[in-house]
Amino acid sequence: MRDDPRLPFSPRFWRSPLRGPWFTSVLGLVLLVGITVLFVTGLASYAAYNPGLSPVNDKTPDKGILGFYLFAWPTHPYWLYRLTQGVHVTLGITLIPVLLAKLWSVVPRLFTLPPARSLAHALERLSLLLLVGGGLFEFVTGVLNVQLDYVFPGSFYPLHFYGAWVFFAAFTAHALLKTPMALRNVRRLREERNVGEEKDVREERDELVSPDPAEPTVSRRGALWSVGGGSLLLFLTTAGRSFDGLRGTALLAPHGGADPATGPNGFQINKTAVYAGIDPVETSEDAWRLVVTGRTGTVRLSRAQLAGLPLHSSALPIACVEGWSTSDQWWRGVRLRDLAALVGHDGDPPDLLVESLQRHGAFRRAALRANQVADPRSLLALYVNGEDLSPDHGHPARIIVPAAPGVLNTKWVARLTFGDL
Ligand SMILES: Nc1nc2c(c(=O)[nH]1)N[C@H]1C(S)=C(S)[C@@H](COP(=O)(O)O)O[C@H]1N2
Ligand SMILES: [Mo]
Repeated sequence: MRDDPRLPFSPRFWRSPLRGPWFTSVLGLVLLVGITVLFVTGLASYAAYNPGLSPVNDKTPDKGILGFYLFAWPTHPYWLYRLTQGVHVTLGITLIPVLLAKLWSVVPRLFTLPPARSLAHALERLSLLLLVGGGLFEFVTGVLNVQLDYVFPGSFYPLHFYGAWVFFAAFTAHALLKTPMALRNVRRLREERNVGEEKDVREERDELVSPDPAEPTVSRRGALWSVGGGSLLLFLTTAGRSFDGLRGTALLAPHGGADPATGPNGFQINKTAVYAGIDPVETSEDAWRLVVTGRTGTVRLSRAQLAGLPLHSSALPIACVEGWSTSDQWWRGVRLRDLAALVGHDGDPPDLLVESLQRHGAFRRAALRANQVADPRSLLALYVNGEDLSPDHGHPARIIVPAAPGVLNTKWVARLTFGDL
């Protein structure tokens, strides 16, 4: 099989003159930096959901020691999640061409025969399988989730989270093995015919460089420029999702394009009131009551009574796990810590369980940590940009917390329960 050039097991099957240590190394070093940033911002996003706080927030109850690093997500700077998650999703999409080019550049290796020359070689190939499979899995689940086309069986959160750890373990092993050589390969100015090169580099060349190359149609540098151009194009058609003035440039993603409307409530909507099954009868002035429970019991407040409490304003964005965000909106409402004080939590407010009128769906409830409740900018908002909240933005009242992911900014709030969770 190894000698039949019609089969991919033969080195002669792979004829592109582009393949070689330099090309693979440049792409590999870009991914080394990029994927590390993806991993760190991904772990940050996971922490920002407060999964350790309450089962209500926890999409991965079986995480065990993988939750070792969880920390209380801060409320400063208020644009923190907007930045970390915008970088996570935008960079992930931008790296797709680099990932594909890198896999293409090493594909002959997947077919190397014999499958294992030694135990070490067998282990290395197994780790490559986890690396390639894990990488593709993470990119595919991530893209499907932000495209709102999620088709995997099972929830996105555990798959993307556990997948990330498997992938990153293989990635770390691979990076430790290959980075020193990749750096040498890239520093080497002359790409061809290196006399006196190290043994590992020579072996690398033997596996990657075609023994029977076809005529080149593009130089290695040219090929690299097209990969970079593809990345730039994806970047330019994605990044605008996080900037109001540029949203129209985000052609490839939901929540790109124009805002859904103009005016104070005209900014992006995740799930509409109709989608969430919110019945306008339940949100009317006569029917709706906010039920607040804490140390000293329960109080029920109409919207008019809420509006009669001391009101405060905060300029805060909505920043979604899908990577899009709005610029700061002017929210006005009652401070969460003032509501805590109403039910007996003066001074040091505790954690908070927020429940929505919504009856189905993963985001109808959310737990907020004491530090989020205590922040004076955290509101139960009644107004946005000088107007009543619209039904789609959470009328009669919604949560808004600095630096928190969109999921924690519950809309159509019905019940607040203060107490240590
Ligand atoms: N009750 C309820 N609140 C919710 C959601 C939801 O599905 N149900 N979605 C959350 C998510 S994921 C985001 S990003 C924000 C979006 O707020 P917006 O639609 O006002 O922009 O609302 C949050 N609040
Ligand atoms: Mo979201």
